[in-house]
Amino acid sequence: MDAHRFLVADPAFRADVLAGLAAPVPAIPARWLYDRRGSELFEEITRLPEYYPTRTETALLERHSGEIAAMLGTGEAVVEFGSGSSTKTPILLRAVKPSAYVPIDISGDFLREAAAGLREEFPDLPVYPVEADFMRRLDLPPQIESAPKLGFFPGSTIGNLVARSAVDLLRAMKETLGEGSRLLIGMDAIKDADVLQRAYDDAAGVTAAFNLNLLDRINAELDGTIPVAAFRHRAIWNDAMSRIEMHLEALEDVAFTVAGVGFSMKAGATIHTENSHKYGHRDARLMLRAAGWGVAREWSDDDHWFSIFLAEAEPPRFAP
Ligand code: AVI
Repeated sequence: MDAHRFLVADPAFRADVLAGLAAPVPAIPARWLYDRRGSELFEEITRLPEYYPTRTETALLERHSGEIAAMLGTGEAVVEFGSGSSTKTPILLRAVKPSAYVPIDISGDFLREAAAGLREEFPDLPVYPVEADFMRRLDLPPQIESAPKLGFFPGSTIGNLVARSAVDLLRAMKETLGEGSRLLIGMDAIKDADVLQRAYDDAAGVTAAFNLNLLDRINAELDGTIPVAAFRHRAIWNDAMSRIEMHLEALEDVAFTVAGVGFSMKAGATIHTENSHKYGHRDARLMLRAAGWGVAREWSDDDHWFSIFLAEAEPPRFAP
């Protein structure tokens, strides 16, 4: 028996893949791209010459972290939505000098690794990791109850959600952080389709490997027989939806099973695996406002390729 058969499949992964492959427009939620291998490949993507978002946002943080800190005041508790494994977190923490740091992630492993790394660099900073799904309102650690709160959501990860879910998430963040809180959030801008195309279909093929790894994961964890070599990575700019879409396209007619269920796809048919929305100047502000966040300040690079927003939780309003 193959070693992979001993892997215990996540029932939610199984359900999403089986429902996604059976759908009239086959699609699998992007969160399943991030197993151990997928997360390593994503880290590699962030260092690619064509993938501008990480580089641009990091440079913005480096350039403006002093100003960000000055706008905040003292004693802030920084609450990061995500494990904080990126190089951006230390830049912010160094400048803001917070009273505490709270990384929130659904993966306990990533959370513990990232928290351990930060404890080394910031030995005096209290770190309170929270293992939870931040898509819903959650309780923050009691130790930071009285501290002013700054949410941190870099990377334009918000762009991986359709607008409706993005607004739900921003609203949940506001409920988690509470009235009077602030949010520092990165958002990627609409730009030349060629630039976007290259960023999501790089010459070295790392993004292709990241996307195709999903099929390997399905085969390994869900006892699949997908002929991975019969698929190719596609990155498509969908102008009407203002997003780059990742798809896995069948190069020939294929038939396979996943968890004992049979599927077939015609040559040219695709499995939609990710959306990465890009925002026009007013789009980002409108989306934040729809969730109860007012923009206090926006920092952007000279090309206006990427923006970091400092938003403030708006008080409840009853009048127009
Ligand atoms: C994590 N997320 C913000 C990345 C993005 O740019 O949408 C994921 C990614 N997919 C392909 N390349 C990078």
